[in-house]
Formats: sequence, C-alpha cells, structure tokens
Amino acid sequence: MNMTRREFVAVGLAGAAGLCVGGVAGAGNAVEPPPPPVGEDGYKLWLRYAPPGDAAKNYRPVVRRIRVDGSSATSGIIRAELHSAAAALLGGAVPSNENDLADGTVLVGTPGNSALIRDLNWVADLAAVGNEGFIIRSTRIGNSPVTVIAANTEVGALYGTFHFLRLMQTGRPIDRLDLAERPALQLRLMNHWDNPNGTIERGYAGRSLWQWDELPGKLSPRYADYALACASIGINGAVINNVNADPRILAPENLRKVAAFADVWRPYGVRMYLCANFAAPMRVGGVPTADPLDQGVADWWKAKADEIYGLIPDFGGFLVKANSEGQPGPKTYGRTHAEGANVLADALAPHKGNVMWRAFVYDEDVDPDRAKRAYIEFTKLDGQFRPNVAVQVKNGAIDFMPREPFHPLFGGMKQTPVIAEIQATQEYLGQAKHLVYLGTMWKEFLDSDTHAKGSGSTVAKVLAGQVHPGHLTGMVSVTNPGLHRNWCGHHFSQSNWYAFGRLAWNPELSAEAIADEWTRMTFTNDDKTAAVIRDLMMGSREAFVNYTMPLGLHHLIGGDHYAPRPWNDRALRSDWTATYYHKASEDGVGFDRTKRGDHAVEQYFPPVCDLFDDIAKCPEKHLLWFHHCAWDYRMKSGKMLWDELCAKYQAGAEQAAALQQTWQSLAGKIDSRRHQEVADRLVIQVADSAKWRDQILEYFGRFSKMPVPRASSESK
Ligand code: GCW
Repeated sequence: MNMTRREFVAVGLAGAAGLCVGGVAGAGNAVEPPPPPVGEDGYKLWLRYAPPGDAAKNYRPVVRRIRVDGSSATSGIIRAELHSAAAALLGGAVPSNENDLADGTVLVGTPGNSALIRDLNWVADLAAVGNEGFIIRSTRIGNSPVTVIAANTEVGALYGTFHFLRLMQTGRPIDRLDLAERPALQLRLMNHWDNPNGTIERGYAGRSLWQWDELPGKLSPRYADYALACASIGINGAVINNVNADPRILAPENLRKVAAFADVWRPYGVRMYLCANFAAPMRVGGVPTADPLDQGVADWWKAKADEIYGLIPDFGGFLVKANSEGQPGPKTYGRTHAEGANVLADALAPHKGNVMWRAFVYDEDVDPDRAKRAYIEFTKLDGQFRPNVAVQVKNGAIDFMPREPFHPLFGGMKQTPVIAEIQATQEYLGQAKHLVYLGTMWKEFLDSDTHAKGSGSTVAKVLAGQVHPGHLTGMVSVTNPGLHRNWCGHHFSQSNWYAFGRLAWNPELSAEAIADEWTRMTFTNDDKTAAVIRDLMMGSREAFVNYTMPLGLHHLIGGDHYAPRPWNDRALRSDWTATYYHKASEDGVGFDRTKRGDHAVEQYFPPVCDLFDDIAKCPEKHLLWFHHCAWDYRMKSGKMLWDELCAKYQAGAEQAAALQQTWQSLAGKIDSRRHQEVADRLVIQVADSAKWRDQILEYFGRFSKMPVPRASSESK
C-alpha cells in the first residue's frame, strides 16, 4: 500500500535540507527569518514547514523527542509527518523515543494504542471530543514535561498532529497547551467534477488527478499527497466523479479501480464517495427502467451497494444530481425526489452509507423564477426522506454567483438534514486567473441569520444541526485541484481549498484568522509581509464583486462563466441568459422578487423576508437581486443608482490595480517563482477588471442613457 506521500517527503526533505542551513546557523540566536528560497512551485501547499524564524528556539525544548504509539498505517503517517515536519521547522532531525519518555517528548496516541495515554485517564475529556476530535495538552508524565496529542481514534490523532504542527507553522506558543477540538460538521467532503476521460468540468488546474488508465495496478504518488493535504485540514471524504455522472463508474471493473484509491486514502481518514447516475440500473445493469418504485430497480441498487461494500467496506455513499440540467431522475417516472433518494438510501442503509441528494434543480414548470424552484420542490418533500439522506444545497439559490443571498432552504427544511455545497473552483469568480479568496464569501453565507427559529439561527448553526436537530450534518466543496504542479492553477486558489476544510471543521472561525494562518504556512511567517498578504486576500472578493456584479447583479456572463456578457439573451434556456436576470430597460434594472413582484422574498423567514422586501431596508449589496430599481433611484450614499453602479465598477477595477501594486511591493519578501507567477496572473486580472467595468457600463448605459461619471481617482 502506498501511503508514504512520496512526493511530499521528497520535496519536504529537499526543502528541509535547503532551509536547514539558515535554521541551524541561526539556532539559539534572535535571527531574521531565512531568506525565501528562490524556486518554490507550490506543490507542498500549506505543508511546507518552513522554519518559523525566532519562534523555533521556543519550540526546541518542547519538541526534543517524538513518540507516536500504535502500529497502524495511520500511526505510521503521523510518525512520518511529525518527524519530517519537525526536522524542517526546527532545523534538524528530532529523535524518536518509542520505548520510554524523556523531557520534551511529543506523545501521540489513543487509549487503544497507547498505555501511557490510557493511564492518563482522560476519559470524560476524550468522550467529549468524539470520534474525530483530539486533545492537545502540555502535561507531565512521571517527572517528564511532555506534550500529549490524544484522541479516541487514530484519525483524530492525525488531525491533532496537524493542529499541533499548524501552531508551530504559524509561530504560536506551544509550551502551555490545553486545547480540545471536535469538528462541528460530520461530512466534510471534496466534490470533484472529474470525468472518466480525464477532463474536469469547471476545472482550471489541468486534467484530473485520477489516472484511470493506470488503475488499479499503478498508484500515482499524488493520491497519497492529496489525502494528506485533505487530512491536514480535517477533510474526511471525497466524491471523486462529476455530478454529471457517467453511469459506468458503477461497472465492476471501475469499482475495482475506485477501491484502489479508497485503500490509499483510508489511513488518512478520507472516505470514498461516488456520484451515481440515476439511470445506472438501465445503463449499467440492463434493467428495463430506473423507476425508483420498481422492485427490480430497488434490487439492483441493493446488489450494487453490496458489491461496493464488498470492495470498499467504509464506502461513504452516493451523491446524486437528478432531474437537473439533463440528468435522469425520479421525475422521469413521475416520482418525487424523495422517492428517488430513498431507493438509494435503502440500499446503503444496511452498510451505514448516506445519500447526498442535490437540490440544484430548476425545472421551468415549477415557477418562472429559477431562484424559487428548488425551495418549492424540496419544502414540499420535507419529512419524506429516509434518515440517511441529506439534501445538498448550494449556498445561494441560483448558482455560485460572486454574491448571492443565502439559499432559503437553509432553515427552510425542518425535518430533513441539509448540508451546504460551496465552490472552491471559482467557476464564476475569475477561475484560476483572478486572485479571489473565498473565505470572506463563505463566512458571509455561514453567518447569515435565517431566523428559522428566531434570531441567531445562522446558516452555520443550521448546518451544525443546532436549529433543527438531525443526525446528519455537513459541508462540501466543489473543488479545485488538478494535475497542475501547484494543484490549483493559481497559488491563491489553494487558499480556498484550505479555507473550505477549516470552515467545515469549524464554521465559526473567522475568514481573517484562516487567511492569516494559510499565509503564514504557505508564504511567510514574517509578521509584516503576512499582514499585507492577509489584508489583500480579505479585500479580494469584494473587489471581484465590485468589478463584475455589484449591488445584487448576477449572472452577467455567457457560457464560459468568465467574461462579461450582459447582452447575452440567447441560450438553450432563458434562465441561462444574462438578460433574464438583470432585466435592464430604460425604466431601470434588477429582478423584482418582492411581494409586489414574484414573491421570492416570501421563501425567507420574517424578518429576513421583510428586510429583503423593503427597498429602503434591503442591504444594498442585494438590492438588484430583489428589486427592480429606476436608474435615478436614490441610494443610501445620496447618489443615483446609475452613479453608484458606475462608482462600484470603477472602484472594483481600481481595487484590482491596487492589489497588483501591493503584490509588486512584496517582491523579495517571498520566493521569486511564486511571486512572479502570481504577478503574471494579476496582469490578466487587472486587464479583465477594466474590461468588465467598461463593457458592463457601456451596455447598461444604453438603457440608463446617462454618462459614466468620472472615476474618483480621475477627478483629482
Ligand atoms: O454551476 C453549474 C455549472 C455546471 C454544473 C452545474 C451543477 C456539473 O456550470 O457545469 O454541472 O452547475 O452544479 O450541477
């Protein structure tokens, strides 16, 4: 079994050796952090373990020995990671201490694999952190001061180890630790939209990581490296194929390939999930129908589930996109989404598998407004799903727009577990060309108050099962890695993978704290430089919104989902055009979803509903999502809507240019290769932001019939 993260180790050790020189030279002295290496390619993500500068001298007495109890593959991974990370961070190898305990030992284990940890008798504390949580404590065993990383399971110990390493990577104190963590959400999954032919739908970082032709015999070292990266941020599963699912993934020969992955990932706690095509009983099984109420269909799914669990005993379950964008589904047979989900759920239930049934449906016959359709369909079915079904809902009601109000199904489904689907791959957010940190966007979503059970019923609390208690909780991300050497295409897109994992573990973390730790781990621990990078990330999504779709505008794009196409009025469906959404005319712009309009606001609980409905109170960031406003509508700033819109676009383009300037100022502060690669993409971003500004304003100007006021910077 290959679980030794060959590439990471190779790169890690090379890095450690290279970085060692600076680290050792500076040992014991207050030294400047070593100069950044010249050519980092981004492969190591946030697991570079660069020496933390001055802080290292405080770490050495705490990390003088390493002792990882247990003989499983997971314990082996913990051991290898702690050793290679500590060597790199501290500038020299740290000996192991497998048989006794010396002062300054870091001890990792579980009550099951470690007598020392059992003897600590932390029964109640360990019970409180559950299966995946951990405790990290500076304590004494006998007379020896030690640091204990304890968990109920080895995967919990792995998460604790990464937490401990993160403290060192970010220069935090480690000498008086007393912390306990457990993940807020159960399902923390990557959703890959990878096709069997190696392409990735909406992928911007090269071809698929999965080498189907070579499997199951040959296992790319990247599979283990990928799992390690996931585990380092608490991600505990991956759906490896596109929701537009090729049914053949369920064919026996392909399942054997899938099982080979699952074997690699198991010790990292990354469980395997698959997207199932609803018509698979027909397309793979030769059953004459896929009607979920047909006994032959139910039997086929049951036998298929049994076959999968025979190969992958800890298989997680199925994700399904049904009756959406041409995919087959239960409605094809006059059945409901609940009936469709339940036939799969029944097949998985004996094995404790789950179904994630997507709410990304927008049948035209449900309602003329695409934003309303999923809510209408799914709230009708609330209570009809089996307990092992979670409805998987995108953060907003349309489709991963740069800014959307939260989807009203959050809080709106009271008896059915709802899990959130967010998108790290930046399909509508500049893809891998623009520097856009999405932590702020996801926090805006998670902190939104649904008022489902009074004030404080935030989306985060809904997801954690604290509003409508249920037993399945989770958040998944349509995700971004591909074969590109740096995994994500843009170095900063890595931060979105990272932020997803951290938020799925703890949705209450702040976007700023996540940006800060990612920056320190990924680029530099130098306080000043880290602060500049963090601040630039924090403003990046708002800048993107400003130069693309401010004030609640959405879907001003065409088929590539990248360039401005506000004039796009022809597509296979009207709700794939831009004009359907912005409704610009001489009398104004925006979609009237109020109580006088199409009543979409009524899908939200009061007072959210009234807030969105009242033009005077509606947050202006959502204004044109909910209101059709005259071009001379008076904004809170006192400006007319048209002038405000122009100002937003101008500010956005200026913010992109400022981002570029700030980045330039970091030359020499981080390694030159990554600096240059980001700089190259910023050239594109700045040019494209100006294009967005000019093309959108030119287009809307045809309706407003007003001139574009001079930008604030021009009027000086
Ligand atoms: O955002 C849209 C994408 C489609 C995608 C669909 C979905 C996989 O443009 O490419 O299909 O959403 O989420 O199902």
